[in-house]
Amino acid sequence: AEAVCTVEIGGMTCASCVGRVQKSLDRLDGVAAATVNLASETATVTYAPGRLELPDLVAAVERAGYTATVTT
Ligand code: 9UX
Repeated sequence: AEAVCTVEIGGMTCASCVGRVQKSLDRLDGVAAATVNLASETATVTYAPGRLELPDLVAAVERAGYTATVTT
């Protein structure tokens, strides 16, 4: 089964930032889809619980140099 979460991303100021966050999420095993939005400073992530837990997702964004807070 898949779940969808919304993550507030902090620190994105340009399109390249969006690309970095996008790549960091797409690379994760267990992420089926990720959409990163600069204007709303959010990412919507479809993932497989059990293969990927939310702290792993947050850690990946932080490794890319941004902040992440799961809101849903
Ligand atoms: Mo351009 Mo976004 O240096 O950090 S990638 S502002």
